This record gives sequence, structure tokens and C-alpha cells, in this order.
Amino acid sequence: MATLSDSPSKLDHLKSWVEECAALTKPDRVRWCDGSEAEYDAIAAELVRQGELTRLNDELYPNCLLSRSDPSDVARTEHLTYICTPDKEDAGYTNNWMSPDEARARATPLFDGTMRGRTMYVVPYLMGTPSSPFAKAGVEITDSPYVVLNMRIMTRMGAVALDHIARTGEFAPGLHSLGDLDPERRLILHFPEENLVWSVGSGYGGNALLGKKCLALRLASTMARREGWLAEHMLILGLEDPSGNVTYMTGAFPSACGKTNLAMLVSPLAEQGYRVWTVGDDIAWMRVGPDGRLWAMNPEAGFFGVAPGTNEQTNPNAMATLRGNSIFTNVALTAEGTPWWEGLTDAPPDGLIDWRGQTYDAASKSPAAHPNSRFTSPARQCPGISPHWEDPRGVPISAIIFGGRRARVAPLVYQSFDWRHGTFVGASMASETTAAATGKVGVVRRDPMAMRPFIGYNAGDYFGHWLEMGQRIPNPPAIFHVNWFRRDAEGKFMWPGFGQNVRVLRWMLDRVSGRGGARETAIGYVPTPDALDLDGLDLTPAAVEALLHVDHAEWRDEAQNIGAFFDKIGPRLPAALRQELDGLRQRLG
Ligand code: OXD
Ligand code: MN
Repeated sequence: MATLSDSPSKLDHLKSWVEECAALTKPDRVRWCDGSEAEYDAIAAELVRQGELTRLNDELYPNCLLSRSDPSDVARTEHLTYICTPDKEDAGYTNNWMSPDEARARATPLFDGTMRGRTMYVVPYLMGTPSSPFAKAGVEITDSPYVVLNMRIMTRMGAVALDHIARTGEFAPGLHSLGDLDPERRLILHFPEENLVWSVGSGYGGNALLGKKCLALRLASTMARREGWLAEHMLILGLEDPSGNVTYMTGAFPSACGKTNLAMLVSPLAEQGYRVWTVGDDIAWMRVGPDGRLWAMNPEAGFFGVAPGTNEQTNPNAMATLRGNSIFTNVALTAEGTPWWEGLTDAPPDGLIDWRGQTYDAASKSPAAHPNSRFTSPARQCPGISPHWEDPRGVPISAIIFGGRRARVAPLVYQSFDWRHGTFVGASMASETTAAATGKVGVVRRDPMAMRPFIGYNAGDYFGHWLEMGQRIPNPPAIFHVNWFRRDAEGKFMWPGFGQNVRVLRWMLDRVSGRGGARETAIGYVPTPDALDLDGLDLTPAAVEALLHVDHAEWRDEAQNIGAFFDKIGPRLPAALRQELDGLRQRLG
């Protein structure tokens, strides 16, 4: 194992960066984390002693902790998140931009002395399976012990990462401080040219666990562009068929649109031999393999899932996963010492403490758990975890699924004509906003590839990179679009969703195997009603028709909105996407 006193060594750069950060933030002490269980237990015990964390009922939820955040610090703050490049155009329309000089000038005073009286933790971590040539190391410096505990679940942390850095000399540095948690003094800054993140003023997962959105998506997307691969906001699942063959798919959905549920789906068609294996629920790093296919790896080691709505019906595998060794953030607490959130049971139990730590008044309109409350759980605890989830090569991908939350317009499922059209489908995706980010909920916004908050560079260049990747994949996956959230005239969801979504996956499997009935429409291939196995579902033929309907008038409006969005992307929007939009308009008549 690498030790810090090895000298001279590839760790010198790391050591001097840590010294620099300590000189700036002035902590009382510096602690290098080894990622061991003993270390996790000691930090957790200390936080419980201080009243910062609550230990849950150890019989029902062994080794589980509850954290209540500052009430102003409960979601990603996209308006305070910046890409810092010398040229503003390199950040593009979908990002906030600051020059690296301005970013340093604004953030340095916020970091100056911020760790006085605190411990500075140095957290080496790996994104990806340690033996994978595609794994990347990061080091997060943080003054939040809550972040350290979460990082140990979400990444491969400590000695294994330090060894990697000692061997390669490479790591992505990230400096994080809670600061004073004042949103006025909060900044999440990305410096793609240095692979560097500076985050101050927030302890919330997506802002503070720097391996996740900051490194594995925003910075990784810029590396992926340089190096010819894809870093995407995608789940990875395997669909096993009756012959025992497993077909792998990735899926991009905006935050809080059921990605974790789909990744962990428990199949109602298991008796017929169809079951789902979970490889990842949030991020996919994808490369072209020697066989000419696209291969995907989950860089994370845990799930940071949205709690509300999760229950034994909607996601039994998540329920089994979060039963131990988990951290719950901003959920409610029952009198029994177990976590509770809206949707876990029909009604809130008596004696509930809400996410702010107050006695819950069932008559109040506000929820007991925060709508963006989360569980952090080790992936290996998932009953459906794929035997290949840590395969150093990843898994070969046959289908890519894009999806949004749309009350209207988008049918249950359609397949794009080819990679280029599929790139257009992804680039023009839209969804109604959710509680995962601060801001108004329920507004339709364009969220290309579900990456709008995570593309680390100009979105026009990003679409160009997707198109170029299409040229490099001799055997590309098929690309689909789904919408589980279509509503009828009364506003009711038309599709049962959750486990039943396996029926849609099954149609995709049929399609990529050269079977599967479809009819060509203006937007792509839509299943013929008999091509979907709907046996046992309470759906009338009219309802199926409505679910699959492509309304030309609605789609002409949609094309208009897509055009307006493309205009905003600016001059770097690839011409091929404009041609795809023209093609759609022509087909719509
Ligand atoms: C997440 C998100 O936490 O997308 O995964 O917000
Ligand atoms: Mn996500």
C-alpha cells in the first residue's frame, strides 16, 4: 500500500495541494481518511455524540443514521453552479459561466479561514471498479464529516484510491467547505482545464459529494469529449430473457423521474423468465469496446436515491437495499426510531418528527419528509445487483433510453430511426421539473439527455460529440424514448408504471433482436398494440391507443419549442440536428 511518507513519489503533487488548501482554509487539524470501517464508525459515533446525527433503531435499521440538513440546503442549486473557462462560449447556453480568475477571486475569501475550529478531512476516492483501466481518482478535501461518511458509501474510498494515485500520479482535486451555509455565500465552481472543483456553502449531496455530479458528470463529460467516450446521467440495467441471456440498456431521465425505480425494477414477468439486474442508477461512463459495441460502467459504489414515493410496491429492491448501513437525509423519524417519508405508508404514523426535527402535525399541509429527502446506501446490498456490476470492462449496451415526465405529447415509447435521429431525440428531450433542484416544480423544461445541469461544456459541442461518437461505434445501441407519466383528460396517469415498465423494456429487447412489431410514425417507430405484452393489465384498447398516440398538432407545437431551444444553444448547434428538426417538421406535415 502507498504511504504518505514514500518519497519522492507520485503523491508529492497531492501533498502540496493539501498543504495549499490547509494554508487557505486554516483547519485546526488535518486528517487523511483511509476509508476503513473503523474510521466510518468512529466518525459516525462522534457525530451522534454531538447530536449532529441520530442513530436509527438498530434492530429494524442496523447501522443506519439520520441527518437533518440546514433547511436552506436541501437540493442542488443550479443557479450557483458555474463552469469556469477562459472563453464564455466554452460553457455555453446551459451553464452559468465565470472566468477562472473571477471564480478564484470570488471564492478565495469564502474559503479563507473557513475551517478554523474544524477538522479538514482528506478523502481520496476512486470512481469506477479499482481494477478497471477506466477508473478515475479524485481527492476531496472537506470540513464536513457527513460528506466523508457519504463518500465512503458512494465511492471506493481511502487506501485503494491512494494506491491508484501513487501509481498514476493522477487525481481530480476537489475542495469543499460548508462555509456558513448561507446561500448568498454558496458557489459550486468547476475548472475543467484543471479537473478541479471548488464548492463552498452547501453540504447537500449533489453540491458536496464531489465525486458524483461534479467529477463523474461535469468534469468527466469534458474529459470524455477530449478522450472519445461518453459520461452520461444514465442508469444501467440488464434485462434477462427466458433463455438466460442478459441484454444491457442505459437510461437517461431527469432527476426524480423514477430512474432508481427503473434501475431496480422487480419484474412482474419473472415467471415468464424476464427479470431486471441493476448495474447502476445514476451515472454511466461509456466507451467503444474492441468488439465495436458501446460498453458502460457505473463509476459509483452506492445509491443516493430520492426517498419519497419509495415503498414495497414501487421499489422493493430499494427498500431491501436501504435496510442497513445507510444514511437518511431529511426524512421524518417515527417514534420507533425508523425513517418515514411520504408514500412509505398510506398515512403518517402517530408521533412523527418531521425533517426539521419538529413534532409533525398531520393536519398541516407540508410534508413530514422533505420532497428531496434521500437515502445513501451501498449498491452491493441491492438484491437485484448484477453479477457484472463491478466488471472492469463494464457491460455491452444494446439500447439507450431517453425519458421525461410529460403529461402530454410524448407517447409511452418510441424508437428513433438511427443514431443521428436518436441524438436529436435526446437533445430535444423535455420534462416537468422536480424537487431535486431548487426552483419551481412542474414546469416543462428542455433537459437534453437529462444532462442539462451536468454538461460541463457548450451543449452544442456536446451534441456534436454525440454525433461523432455515432461514427465511432460500428455496432451502436438502438435509441428509444419513453414517457411513463402521460395523463388522461381527467389528469390521471394512463400507464401503471413501476414494475410494469418491464413490458416496455421487453418490447425494446424484441426490437434490438430484430423482432417486435412497430409502425413508423413522424417521430419514430411506435409499437403496434399487439407487440406489447399487456396481459393482466387493466387497460382498454382505447387506453392503449391513447398511450401510443402521436398527435400531429401537439407535435407541431413541440417542434416549434425544440426550434426555439436550439436557437438558444447558438452557433455551435450541429447542422445535423437542424436537419433532423426539419425532417420531423416535414413528416408532421
Ligand atoms: C441526483 C440528481 O441526485 O440527479 O442524482 O439530482
Ligand atoms: Mn441524478
